[in-house]
Amino acid sequence: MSKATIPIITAFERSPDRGQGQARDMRVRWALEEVGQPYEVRLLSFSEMKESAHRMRHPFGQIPTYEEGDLALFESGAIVLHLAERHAGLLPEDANARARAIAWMFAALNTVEPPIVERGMAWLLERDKTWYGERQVILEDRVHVRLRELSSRLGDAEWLDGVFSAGDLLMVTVLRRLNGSGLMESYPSLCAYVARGEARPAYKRAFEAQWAVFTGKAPNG
Ligand code: GTB
Repeated sequence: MSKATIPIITAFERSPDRGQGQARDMRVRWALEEVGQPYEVRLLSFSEMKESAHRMRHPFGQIPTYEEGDLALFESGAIVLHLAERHAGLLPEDANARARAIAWMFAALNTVEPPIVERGMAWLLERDKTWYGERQVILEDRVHVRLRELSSRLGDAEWLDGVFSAGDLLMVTVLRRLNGSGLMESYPSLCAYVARGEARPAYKRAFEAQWAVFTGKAPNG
């Protein structure tokens, strides 16, 4: 990437989570901060996301997107992978270790995130239904299966496969979606893992940037 090309990402003008860093621009911001790539942000209202100008960038009318010169990308995982492939710091040099880190990226998005999102969507859209209690138990069980398996694999390790990678970056953002649910608390090693991710200076800069969009000030300001 030419140094002169400052990538532009899109994010919510007003995030429904009130700046808690749950929207998926957070993972892109974090990756950009990890690799030291400055970026600009185009903030979009919900109606702007559905207009044709934005649908040219994102066929499903969502955030985040990423523009860098002639390249326009959507899908947070694809954007993080793009950044990780073009900059040092998010994927190991060794070919096999790199392939394993990419496998963890897919695991975060394809295996761990779906049951977490399904549980969250049910709470958002179905919690007034008479059958919600029964469904909640099933959905929470599915989340617990993945948390147990992930916790068992992580053990006492610092990161999922040696050094911090884009796989960890995505996994931490996925696990953070359980904040406030009470589901993570029985997995101390996963809580410590998320805390390690959140303690990274690049994470903090990314969090503060998206927080400032919502509040107009720094987290402790
Ligand atoms: N698979 C896509 C990706 O990874 O980029 C999914 C993109 C996506 O779901 N984008 C959401 C969006 O644009 C924002 S992140 N939604 C608007 C729409 O579809 O019309 C999902 C999200 C939003 C808000 C919270 N929150 O407030 O807690 C959490 C997660």
